[in-house]
Amino acid sequence: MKHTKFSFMSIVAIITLLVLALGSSSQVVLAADSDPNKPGNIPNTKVQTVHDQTNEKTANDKYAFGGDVFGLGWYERPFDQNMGYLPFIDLSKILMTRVDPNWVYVKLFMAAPVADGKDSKPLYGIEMDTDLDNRGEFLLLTGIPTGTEWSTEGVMIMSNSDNNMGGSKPVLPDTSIAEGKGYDTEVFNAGKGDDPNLAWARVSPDDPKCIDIAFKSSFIGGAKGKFIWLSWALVGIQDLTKFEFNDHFTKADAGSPLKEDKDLYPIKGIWGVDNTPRIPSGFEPGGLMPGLAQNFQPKP
Ligand SMILES: [Ca+2]
Ligand SMILES: [Ca+2]
Ligand SMILES: [Ca+2]
Repeated sequence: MKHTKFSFMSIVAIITLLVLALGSSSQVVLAADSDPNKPGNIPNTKVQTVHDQTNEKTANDKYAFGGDVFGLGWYERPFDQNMGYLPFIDLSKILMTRVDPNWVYVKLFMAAPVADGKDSKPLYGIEMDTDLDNRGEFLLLTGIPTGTEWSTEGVMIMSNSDNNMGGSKPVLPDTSIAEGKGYDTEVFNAGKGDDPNLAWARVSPDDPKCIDIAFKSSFIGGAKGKFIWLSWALVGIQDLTKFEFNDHFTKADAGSPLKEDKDLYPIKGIWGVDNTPRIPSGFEPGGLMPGLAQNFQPKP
């Protein structure tokens, strides 16, 4: 029973903690304070908070702390191919707020200043399933932003032309290596696209370990839009046609960052990658939605 096994594995292996924190909504963002064509201050209300484990305690011993579940598409591999630690892509916390009338804001916190990874050219961002069929539609990524001012430079949104993200079993590994096209279509690239102001990024003015991302709320259907999202930090695999990774690599070819996976350790094909479980936004998940964070697993 695969499902039973995944559920058991996820209970055992999930170190990723997830807290849905709906902050006080006493602070109202007035439409007049928000520029529809340029992001501004990030509201600190109605913030959805995702905690991801970090690996500084186990990095010297060249393994991940936990939370890497190939079968659910959860990767905790902020390591190079020699299991050298890459803390600047080790996601630690992610915040999302949708309270602004024009913008969805996301804050991605790493274990180290993102500028430390300059030579590795990391990519950071979020993937979104906007029609709730567990198949991703959009991948928004940015390189290390050029500064602490909002900019579209280096920000891109990709989509998928075959509507087959995840192959025969979305989120879960396919039985045979997939031919899916992955994220192959450019929607937005540094201001090029139907909307030149669609997506922006900056290094957080408050924290060099944090990247701020803003994209138009209308892109996900406005205040009432429903979607699933997850965060990514990528150094090793930046070929976006390889999404979803667990369809393009076998478990053996992917390797493992976990010491207990004796036959699979160390990481091989899938390296330099951190992500989080999948998180619902704007709706309560029901039915089978694989790869959701434990808090959001539908009750049996
Ligand atoms: Ca992490
Ligand atoms: Ca979808
Ligand atoms: Ca699949």
